[in-house]
Amino acid sequence: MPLPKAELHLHIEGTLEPELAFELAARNGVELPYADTEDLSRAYRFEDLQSFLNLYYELMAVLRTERDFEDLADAYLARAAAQGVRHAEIFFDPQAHLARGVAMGTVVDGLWRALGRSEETHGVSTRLIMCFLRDESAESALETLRLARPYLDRITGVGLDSAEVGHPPVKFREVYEAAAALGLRRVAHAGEEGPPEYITEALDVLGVERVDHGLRCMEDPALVERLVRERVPLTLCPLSNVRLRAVDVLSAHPLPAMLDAGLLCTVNSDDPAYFGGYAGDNFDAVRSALGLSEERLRELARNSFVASFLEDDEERRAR
Ligand code: ES4
Ligand code: ZN
Repeated sequence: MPLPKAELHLHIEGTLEPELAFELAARNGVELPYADTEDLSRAYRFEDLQSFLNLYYELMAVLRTERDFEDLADAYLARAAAQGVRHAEIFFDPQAHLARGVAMGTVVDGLWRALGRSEETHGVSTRLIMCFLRDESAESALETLRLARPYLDRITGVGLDSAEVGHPPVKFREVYEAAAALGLRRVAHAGEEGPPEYITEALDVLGVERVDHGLRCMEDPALVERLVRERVPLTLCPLSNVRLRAVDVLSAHPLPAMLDAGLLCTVNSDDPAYFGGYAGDNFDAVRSALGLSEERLRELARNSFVASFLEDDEERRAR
């Protein structure tokens, strides 16, 4: 039995497996520039965040209808459940769909068709987190939040993702203030490829409760001390870090040092269809590559519930 865990860093668009991509392409009459799944798999040779994102955005072309988003989420939830995930806080990127003429309602209603029944169908509770693309303008993020207003009963929080370097958190001060005023929870990617200063800025300027990745905090001992003191959760994604070259090899991942420092770390899959594994696969990988003890692995699983947006009573039931 895999350890019961919560997944807190998961881009639903990053769960699009090559097989489903081709199935949806055929269903929607979308032409993919790859002959078959094998040909497509060969394109998964990205070397950094940007080269991955190029493919990630390209493949989204097959997502067009509510049913597509439902099928995508349902496939993820089934895989996650099989690996012990009991609760999933799921990112989605509305701007990437709006840009292709796919409406906010198509995305949210479609995802919700799977998420709304997931406790019954998969034994997985869910939350939805809407991310702003940081390489788009601040105005575009504000417009996205405006378009999401009718759907806020199903959106728990906001996040910030896509190309990090050159797009500091401060660019999104206004939209995060507006999100907070609407009662939305706040998280942001910071310190994946960007410098430790972006982590500090996400905390101080955007008011985030959780930092996605946060890996590069290890370059700044004072920041580590603060994250420990304030019990700020970090949603680490070990297999992602290897594929995008944030770390050279998994055995060199700073996770053990981060746990030793007292950081509230969690282990997540980020974009599992692209990075070689789901939540349980990430746990298995750090167990074997880093030699983490069973106690450390249980700590990581426990942290995932503590760091979640579940209420205390829900949290107890989930773990
Ligand atoms: C992402 Cl790994 C990662 N980093 C930033 N933005 C993203 N969107 C999807 N995966
Ligand atoms: Zn991510």
